[in-house]
Amino acid sequence: MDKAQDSKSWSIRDIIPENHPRKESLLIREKLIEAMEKSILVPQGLIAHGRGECFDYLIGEKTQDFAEKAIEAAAATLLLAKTPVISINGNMAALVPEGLVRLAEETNAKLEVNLFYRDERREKAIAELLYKANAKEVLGVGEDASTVIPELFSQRRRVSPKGIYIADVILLGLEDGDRTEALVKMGKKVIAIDINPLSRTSRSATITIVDNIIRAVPRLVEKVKELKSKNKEELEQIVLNYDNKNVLAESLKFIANRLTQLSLSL
Ligand code: PTJ
Repeated sequence: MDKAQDSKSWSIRDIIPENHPRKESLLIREKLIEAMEKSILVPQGLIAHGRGECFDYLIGEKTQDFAEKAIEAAAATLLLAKTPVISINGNMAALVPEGLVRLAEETNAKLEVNLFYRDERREKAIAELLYKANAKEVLGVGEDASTVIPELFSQRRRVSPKGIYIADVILLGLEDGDRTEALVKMGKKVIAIDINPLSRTSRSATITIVDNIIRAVPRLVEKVKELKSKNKEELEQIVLNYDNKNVLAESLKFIANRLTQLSLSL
């Protein structure tokens, strides 16, 4: 049998050389494939990731200033929130489970599974992964997702009455825009991590972190720890000074300038 066809006869370490220039990125792909084999990720999540990789090239594979501004506003918003919730889908769980659990601990946020391609096996697999990463409680699994977000027709409408339904601030990532729009209509503040500044999620969120979730989540945890020493008024001032439209515009200008510079360097 061809080596590449027999997944048991070779290890990925033999395929990806230590000094491969894109080693980290290739290993992340392997992590996603493993997550798919464990029912955490759907195959469609691999396509979504590929789109994200492309945008990461465009922003230079670094957390840029526009993302730092959004991360600061997101950290302040989470610290000011009364009932914050971190909404988790397959891609988020596959890429940053420990970081999300740590963020929930630091901000007293609840963790809730919310899937576009919802099925109970996936809900349970994601919850199990989060419990392994030390989560105390995971909402949105099975019967717990018993409340409905109005005007939303995908499976994402099913939420926990103890979580997203009553949340004042929701952090989410890597998703299509329907739910973000519906949550904002319900009067909730939505913090979205989406590397594509043109997506509907990015454009309708209250705060959009245009960055790779792999970098954004640990940076957000650091920022929350740093801002904990600030008082309520100081945190409110950070939120007041933040302008999401400006930040999205900055990210697009950054991409345009970078492409111009790259075209001149050929
Ligand atoms: O787990 P489920 O069932 O909820 O399904 C999850 C997917 C991702 C399949 C579903 O939400 C989906 O189809 O999402 P979209 O519409 O492809 O949107 C994903 C968004 O995330 C796109 O704007 C991508 O550019 C962006 N994205 C992809 N990878 C990353 C990312 N943003 C931040 N970090 C990434 N690593």
